[in-house]
Amino acid sequence: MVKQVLILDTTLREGEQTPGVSFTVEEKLEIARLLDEVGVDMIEAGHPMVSPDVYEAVKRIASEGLRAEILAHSRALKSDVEKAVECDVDRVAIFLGVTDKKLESMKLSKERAIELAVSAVEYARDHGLKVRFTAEDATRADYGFLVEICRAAVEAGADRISLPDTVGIMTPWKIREFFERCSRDIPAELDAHCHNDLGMAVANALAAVEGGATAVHVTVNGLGERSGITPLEPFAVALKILYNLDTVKLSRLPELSMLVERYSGISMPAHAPIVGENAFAHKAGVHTAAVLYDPSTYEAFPPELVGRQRDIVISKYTGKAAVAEKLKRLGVLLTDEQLDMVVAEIKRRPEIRAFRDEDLLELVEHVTGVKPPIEVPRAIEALVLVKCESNIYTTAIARKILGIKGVENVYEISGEFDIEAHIVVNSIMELNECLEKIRTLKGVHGTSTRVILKKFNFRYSSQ
Ligand code: HCA
Ligand code: CU
Repeated sequence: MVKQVLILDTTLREGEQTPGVSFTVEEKLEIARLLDEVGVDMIEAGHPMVSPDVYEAVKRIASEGLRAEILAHSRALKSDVEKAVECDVDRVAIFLGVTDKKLESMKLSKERAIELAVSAVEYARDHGLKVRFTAEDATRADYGFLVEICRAAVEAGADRISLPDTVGIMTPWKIREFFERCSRDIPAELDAHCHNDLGMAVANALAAVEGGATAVHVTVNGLGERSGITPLEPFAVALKILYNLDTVKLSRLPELSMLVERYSGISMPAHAPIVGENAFAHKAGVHTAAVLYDPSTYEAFPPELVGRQRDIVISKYTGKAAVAEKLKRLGVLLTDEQLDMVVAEIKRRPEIRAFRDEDLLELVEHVTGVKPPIEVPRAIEALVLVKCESNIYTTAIARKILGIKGVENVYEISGEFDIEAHIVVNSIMELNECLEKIRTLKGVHGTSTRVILKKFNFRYSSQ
């Protein structure tokens, strides 16, 4: 039924409107490049009128030569549109509140609002920009006026119209019908922009697509004003799983999510779909036993689809099958009787919320006397001291180092070296990759590495 949908990512505009979030220009460039690699169709880079750094970010992203169409947000004012023109974006998104209350608050009559919209759209078209017109708060507006102002914007040259559910009050049923109706009455491509105030942003976006929206606005990790908007990760996966629609590269979503977590300072909860730590972890004995038989018993789709792996949590909820499987993977084979003893012991330790591999092996040794024949893979930590070329800004390099996989923390220091980076990885190979990335960074003059060997901090004590 639905053949295609364009993904517009607005992490850099709506996402930066998240309370407490402010990306640097460099961070925005890095996010934009990754968004482009992951394959979003449009990137809303910011509202240039907001501040000099937002202006600079929009301008630089527009000049990156990315495959995605680059947009600037703008009020229906020539001065705002002018900034978008200066930034040389592909498209300007001109927004204007269209509810009676919003018009009243701006002291605008409906006629005047239409005039403002039309002249801003015409101005942008005259300066060579493609135009989307956003009828802000469309889902609460007077329908007759909504259609009137949108048609006027289309006649003035807008080829896309955004109909945002600005306060997130729609249900999937209502918004599908709304988009069906608007598709009939407004002769343009329609964008859906669903806020998540009632937790329905993904469902509403899917329903809007069913109703005729041809583009959907998302942010990485669902960032945005208040409770945010439709998160890219579950939305893109839902399009694949439920509608068999291919959009972005799903296997790159965790990487994108982590980058935005780091730069926004907002962490995803463990149970977030797709990117949460627990999204593919199984706990209850009944579940794990079935998953070991066939993962589809308790998984909607395989974790590999989104570049992740299945995990089995060992805790008081765990049954024999899971413990046996986990130990098998660690190279330990126990008799049925020994397994019973281990499981019983695990269940006597509710204070250990999740046993790590090394915890489990220690417990096995303690309960059964069987010495694990293998080395437990454990995290490798290292401290890397970095010397920068004197003419380059240390802070910019420090920030780049922080973006490298495996780097946990970065400190600027004084003395012989300029930066100290703390690395945590799972293997020597990963450590080498990480070091190579640091060494080859532009502006890095030299490095010195010290590996820290970690001791377990869990000790099994007998009762
Ligand atoms: C805003 C409002 C907006 C606009 C959406 C759009 C909304 O923050 O300026 O341009 O499509 O939710 O109405 O984000
Ligand atoms: Cu919004």
